Amino acid sequence: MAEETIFSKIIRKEIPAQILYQDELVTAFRDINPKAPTHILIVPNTLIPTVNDVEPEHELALGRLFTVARKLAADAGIAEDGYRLIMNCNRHGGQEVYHIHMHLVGGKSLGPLLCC
Ligand code: DGP
Repeated sequence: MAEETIFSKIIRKEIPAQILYQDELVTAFRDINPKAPTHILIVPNTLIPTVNDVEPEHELALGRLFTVARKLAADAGIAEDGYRLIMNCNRHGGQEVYHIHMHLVGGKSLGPLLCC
């Protein structure tokens, strides 16, 4: 059984966060340490620690991440200019919180994919 992270508490509204969207499958809230004018995290409500733990039964929730990303990008007015969706996995991917999440980042030109 994977250990819960702070994101489970945010999903259950036990600790504060700026929640922008929530349904039965996913929750979206503003990143506490934004890297761009728009920086939103979209997470499945169920705990999946990393992309390495994804199973076919998760496909519905993980697909929902994209439809919610599309909606939130439109709401933020960044859809036409564009944005970046990021998922980090484990140490080399730079993952800090072990509850799978999609970063929706935009509102400025983001430059090349990787900075080292
Ligand atoms: P990652 O490196 O992909 O695991 O990104 C984790 C992100 O989670 C990082 O950008 C900061 C954000 N974060 C960590 N703790 C909290 C928190 O308590 N609240 C919110 N809103 N964001 C958090």
